[in-house]
Amino acid sequence: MKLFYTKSSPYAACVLATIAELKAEHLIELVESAPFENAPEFILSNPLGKVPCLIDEGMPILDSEVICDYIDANISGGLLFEDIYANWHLKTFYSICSGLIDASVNLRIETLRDQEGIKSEFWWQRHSEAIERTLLEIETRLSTLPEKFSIIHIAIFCALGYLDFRHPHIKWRENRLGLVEFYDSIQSRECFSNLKLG
Ligand SMILES: N[C@@H](CCC(=O)N[C@@H](CS)C(=O)NCC(=O)O)C(=O)O
Repeated sequence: MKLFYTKSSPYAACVLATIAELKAEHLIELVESAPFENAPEFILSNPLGKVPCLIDEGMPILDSEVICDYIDANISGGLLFEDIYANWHLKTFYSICSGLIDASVNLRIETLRDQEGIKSEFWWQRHSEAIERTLLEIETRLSTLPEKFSIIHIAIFCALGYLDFRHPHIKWRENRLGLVEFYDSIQSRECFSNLKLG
């Protein structure tokens, strides 16, 4: 298997943490690929031009949620996902965490647009408010997390790590003791040890 990724992508971070958790590094060749360079093999595999993108025996697997599920299903038989299959509450919890990543990436895009002089105050505000509401929602739902380490743990960790990396002005630790405790309790897990967004 071959994985196109970038070090700055929170979606790729979820995939890399999944690979590390399942100790599958030896099965997957990592290819760092800046999406905006449109490298031919990458763009042929993913017409959307986004990372991460996995290729297994010529078959492209997209997007990050599907890649994590695919790797988990093929390597561990579903260790990271088994608790959320057909559990609509947990599936929604997972979507909310992925949505936090989406809103944070959208906010990053507004920062880049600002550098081009075309920042939209409306969208900046909208993404910022979505991030604040979603942080609160995730904190509220923490008590419903499966006891066993899961893909939701990974998604929350990567979302919060991305906020620290790209949006340090968002003080997510303030007044969110539950989230801080959760983050601190998993950050020394081995699967996150080589994860450096940058
Ligand atoms: N839903 C996709 C989102 C992937 C995504 O947006 N990746 C960003 C990097 S963080 C990207 O490749 N952007 C390039 C582009 O939008 O052209 C996933 O979960 O993999």
